[in-house]
Amino acid sequence: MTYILKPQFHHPSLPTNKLGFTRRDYEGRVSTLCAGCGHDSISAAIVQACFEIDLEPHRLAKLSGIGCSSKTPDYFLSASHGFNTVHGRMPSVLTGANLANRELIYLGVSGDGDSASIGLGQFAHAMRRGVNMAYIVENNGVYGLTKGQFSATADKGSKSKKGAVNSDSGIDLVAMALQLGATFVGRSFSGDKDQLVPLIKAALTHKGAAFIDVLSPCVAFNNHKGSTKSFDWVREHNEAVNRLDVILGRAPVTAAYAPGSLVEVAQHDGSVLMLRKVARDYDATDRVKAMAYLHERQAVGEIVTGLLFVDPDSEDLHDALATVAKPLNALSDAELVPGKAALDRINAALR
Ligand SMILES: Cc1ncc(C[n+]2csc(CCOP(=O)(O)OP(=O)(O)O)c2C)c(N)n1
Ligand code: SF4
Ligand SMILES: [Mg+2]
Repeated sequence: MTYILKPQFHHPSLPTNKLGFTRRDYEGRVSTLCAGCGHDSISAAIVQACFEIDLEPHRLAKLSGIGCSSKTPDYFLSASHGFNTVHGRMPSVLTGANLANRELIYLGVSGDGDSASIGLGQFAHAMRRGVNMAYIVENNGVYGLTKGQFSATADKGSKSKKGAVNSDSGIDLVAMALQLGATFVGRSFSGDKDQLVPLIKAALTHKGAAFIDVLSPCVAFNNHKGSTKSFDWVREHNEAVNRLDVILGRAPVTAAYAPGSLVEVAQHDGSVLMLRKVARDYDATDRVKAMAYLHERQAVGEIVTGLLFVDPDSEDLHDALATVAKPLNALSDAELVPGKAALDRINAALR
């Protein structure tokens, strides 16, 4: 981690959001990643998204694992809660924090090594349980921090910088998230801010497990010819299914799209996702069709991006467990110790 602080001052005419914060109030420390790393663009998109949804920084908890990607929470939202966990363990630590305090907004940041190798089991269970979080994987197909070994998301046949060919099949975390029951699934590219910022805004306002796989080229170890995670490859093979706008609940819903090309999806918090279709007949509310479309386009070498699936009636882990509405640290003694009669009732129910 770096401890280089950014200067506090900023231009007096910087625009402010409804809370009176400028974009600078959502920044973090100076990044120590390689110049040009895709991960820095994702941090910038997170800053922009949080600024635009008027997020109160103290209401966000950012958690990560280990890797260049997992270092990035240090580079945005300095005023938020943060926890840099063990390699691959972000989802379980986040699940625990979320169960203890449901009032925070949870952002999990991870890498393809962190989530598709050592943390694959953790990723799977966070998705299937519907932990209320935005889960971002900064996917570069390598273990950047440990100098560029193939990760489990590297495509079969792709080449390392030194020319070695990957003989293992790649794991597609988007396909897994869909299969596992995530209620919001998207894919984007660190070089496409116009697509990425609204996706992050929508994921942060979604109730339930919201997963975004962001292709994020590693300029040091995986940006050469023969890599399928390089800037050139992703730009050439990117196939967006839709363009997304997020209208927050308190703002009047106005749209200037041609009729027939727009789908509106209302979210629990009153915000509305406006989906402008790019691919004909793409229905982002149909999980099975989304999975079929993903595989179909993958077979012809396309990387499908956009909001791929959203469940408008999503529920989260708190709904499933019927937990108390209050954060655990706000419960009174009387609520925590309900007395002998309550214990007798529970025991009787178990006999
Ligand atoms: C338990 C454990 N095993 C292995 C490592 C070594 N290690 C550190 S980061 C990393 C992989 C990081 O890859 P990824 O999550 O893709 O992040 P990137 O650096 O590519 O952004 C590994 C294997 C570790 N820190 N802890
Ligand atoms: S090694 Fe790769 S992933 Fe890590 S900071 Fe450098 S470019 Fe980014
Ligand atoms: Mg990686």
